[in-house]
Amino acid sequence: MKLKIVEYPDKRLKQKSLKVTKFDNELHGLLDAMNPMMINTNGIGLAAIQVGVALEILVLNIPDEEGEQPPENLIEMINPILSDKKGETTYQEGCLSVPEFYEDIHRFETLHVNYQDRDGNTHELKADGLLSIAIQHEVDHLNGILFIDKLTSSRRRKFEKEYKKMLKEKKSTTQKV
Ligand code: QAP
Ligand code: CO
Repeated sequence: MKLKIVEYPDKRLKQKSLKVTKFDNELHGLLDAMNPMMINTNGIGLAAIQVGVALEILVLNIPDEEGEQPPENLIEMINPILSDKKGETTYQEGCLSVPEFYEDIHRFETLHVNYQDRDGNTHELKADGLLSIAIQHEVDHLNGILFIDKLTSSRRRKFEKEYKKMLKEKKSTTQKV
């Protein structure tokens, strides 16, 4: 399966994802393609809508103390449901779908998540730290929400200006002669 990252301002990123009902080979193929895509693009989290699939699927691999992301640390979450969201934390977030832009975003500090794995088995997890932030960021994608949607209006305007400039520069440097 060949995947491509969907980048802002692509409208698909506003789409709400649907629950997964079939835990079949097609789902496994998608997950097997999303994992290397996330690692090879220096990501720590990726939602299916970021590769154009509007299903409640996300993958996470939070770097360890050495900054490594071994395959055994991979978490695949299908149909996640968040509860017990508590506390407050701020982190400079980025997103593979909003390349080269990072901003401080406020999130809950801890949460509880119920989810299914690739075979449909149910799991639950209490998360804090970067894992908790990443889960909230990725679950937002499933609801059509990007981290830039959480900026104040003045920050958002600054972002739109910078991003447009970046896109223009990118276009001019990739143009064929
Ligand atoms: C979401 O984000 C996240 O701009 C995952 O040029 C963010 O993996 C979870 C990335 C913050 C927790 C905290 C972004 C890679 C990766 C870029 C990512 C870029 C290359 C973002
Ligand atoms: Co993202």
